[in-house]
Amino acid sequence: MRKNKDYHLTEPTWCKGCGIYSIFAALKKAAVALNQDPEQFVIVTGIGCHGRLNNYFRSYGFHALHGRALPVASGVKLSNPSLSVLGISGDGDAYSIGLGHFIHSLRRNINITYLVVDNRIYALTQGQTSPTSEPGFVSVSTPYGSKELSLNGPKLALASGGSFIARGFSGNPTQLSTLIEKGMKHRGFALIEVLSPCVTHNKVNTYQWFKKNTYNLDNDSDYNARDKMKAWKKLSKEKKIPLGLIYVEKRQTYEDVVFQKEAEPIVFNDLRVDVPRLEKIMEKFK
Ligand SMILES: Cc1ncc(C[n+]2csc(CCOP(=O)(O)OP(=O)(O)O)c2C)c(N)n1
Ligand code: SF4
Repeated sequence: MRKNKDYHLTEPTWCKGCGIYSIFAALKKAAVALNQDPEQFVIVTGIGCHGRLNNYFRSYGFHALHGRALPVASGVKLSNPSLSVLGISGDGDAYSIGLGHFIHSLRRNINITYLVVDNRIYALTQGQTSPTSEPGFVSVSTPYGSKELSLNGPKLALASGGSFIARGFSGNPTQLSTLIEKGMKHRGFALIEVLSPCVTHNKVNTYQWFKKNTYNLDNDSDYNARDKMKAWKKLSKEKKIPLGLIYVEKRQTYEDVVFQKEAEPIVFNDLRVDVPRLEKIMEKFK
């Protein structure tokens, strides 16, 4: 049986009190519960404070370009599907520069787990407004307050065909590690957005603020995470933010489709075309 220390490479250097410490702890706990070999695990991060996670967690890792965690993670998974692949992005990395990759990964349902560390600000670059910042949010990039609606990642994920959608909070690492464990066991793309205070640059969305403005779906015995309409309704309510497993469905993965026995290629590796075969195919269209 693996232990926590098997995944602990070095001591992190995030600011004291940063929410990402809890995410690191939850990730190690989930890896222990899954009894995952560090060498079977690949963590691909984007650029941001969240991106330092794979410097501290013992596994294979790749620190990708800003917004490009998912294309790299997808490439790793498709070249070796036996690996457990986890992508990690910030709200800027996932929902701003990387938004296209987010939507396409969801609709493909590629079998990777994706943590989006939502601190509602661009932290590494010293505190600019992000897509999840609330309207009116004052920062160095919006000194008169943000004039935009904020983006709801899990709701967008549901509309994009997501098959596992959850939201955790770094103030509740026990629930978070359970969600990560479930996400990693899920066959398909598992989104886990994590509300995570940036204690240095975001003085609005603090631990207290998140506690006051969230509620836990996992404590609601009437809630059925397999009911898409219920999930949509929960995600559409503006007042409080739902935490827990929001939506899950069984759907074939991208790998199920891509690794089906392919039809014989009509072009050889050296690019010579098999003319008689090609002519036979073309006959069908005459
Ligand atoms: C192509 C590109 N554009 C912009 C940047 C500058 N940049 C680095 S991190 C970052 C945003 C970080 O915010 P987020 O993704 O939310 O991560 P956090 O630091 O909050 O964890 C930006 C804009 C970059 N590195 N590369
Ligand atoms: S700047 Fe914010 S997100 Fe980055 S390490 Fe410090 S507290 Fe954490």
